[in-house]
Amino acid sequence: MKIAVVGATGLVGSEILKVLEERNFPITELIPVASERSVGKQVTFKGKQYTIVSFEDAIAAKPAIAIFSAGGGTSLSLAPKFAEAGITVVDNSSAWRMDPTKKLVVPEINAFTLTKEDKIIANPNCSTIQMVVVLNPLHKRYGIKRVVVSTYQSVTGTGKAAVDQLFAERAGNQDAPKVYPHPIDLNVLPHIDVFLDNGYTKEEMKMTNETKKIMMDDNIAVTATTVRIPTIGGHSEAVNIEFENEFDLKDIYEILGQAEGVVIQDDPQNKVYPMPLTAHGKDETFVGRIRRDESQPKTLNLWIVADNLRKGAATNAVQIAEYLVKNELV
Ligand code: A2P
Ligand code: 11C
Repeated sequence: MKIAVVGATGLVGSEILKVLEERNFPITELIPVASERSVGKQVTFKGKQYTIVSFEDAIAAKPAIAIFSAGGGTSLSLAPKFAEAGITVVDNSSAWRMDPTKKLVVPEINAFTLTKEDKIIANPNCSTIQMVVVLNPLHKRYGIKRVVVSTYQSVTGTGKAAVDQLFAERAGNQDAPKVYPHPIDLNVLPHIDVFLDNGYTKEEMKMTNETKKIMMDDNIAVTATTVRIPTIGGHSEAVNIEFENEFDLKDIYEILGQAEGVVIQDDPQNKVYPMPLTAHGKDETFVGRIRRDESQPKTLNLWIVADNLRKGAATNAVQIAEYLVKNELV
């Protein structure tokens, strides 16, 4: 099967190539695409060199699937061109996520809704994905009423320039180009993406709106504070969940222990809990610090960590592509 990766030179794009390789995705030909300035350069995949081509050449090559990670603007203009040519697009950007005619997919939760007619499929925001894979099995059992989440997000979520800013500051170069409005090393920014009229950031509203769409329940209330911290391994989240029904903590462990793609790391006595350093490079979502909120009934506290470039982006997109292939939807 021919697969195009649009944005193949970016942070997420390179992770997509790694994940496709590691999971042995049935590729007969890789078609890497990037901006005009990268056409003709090489990327390595499975030990072979591939030349980056323009989007026009990629469409002409007729891949079955194109995985996009080249920003919202590029997706808005190019995804329809691929779709019109009969190529199924799995898009990592926020461009199509809340479009009612497009599916927003986390395979463990709602891939069963996909059909051959879905030509542009949206991959959710990283901080949303790692939260919903944990929330969904709990919602099915106890019904979730409200979620209060605070995030601690890696600079890799912003892209390569942000990683460069962090390391330049750490090396003492305060004049390095800045993508954040303030220093990020030795700092914490309660600011991810742009501020909206309601005082929340776009990242915060993504967590609220995307959660309802993926979990197919508009009644789940989600309020978020999203924060950038100087780390690179993954995003962390402190999550407070109020259920409709009373729960047994033992059952919570059992449900999460069986949840697809979720790994429990919860042994505080031995200092075992999820961390970005240990989640880095992994495809799973890690959950720990599982405990009852003692301030009110039917409420649970959790700590969730995942590599935002993996399950938060590349892995989830590749899993969608795998589902399409396995179910003969492309
Ligand atoms: P390029 O390397 O040529 O700029 P990141 O989010 O890490 O900055 O990566 C963004 C990715 O999107 C890069 O691979 C970048 O390619 C690619 N990209 C940006 N604009 C376009 C475009 N108009 N068409 C195709 N790919 C693009
Ligand atoms: C961040 N969550 O960590 C963002 C990155 O909507 O896909 C991903 C933005 C998106 O900055």
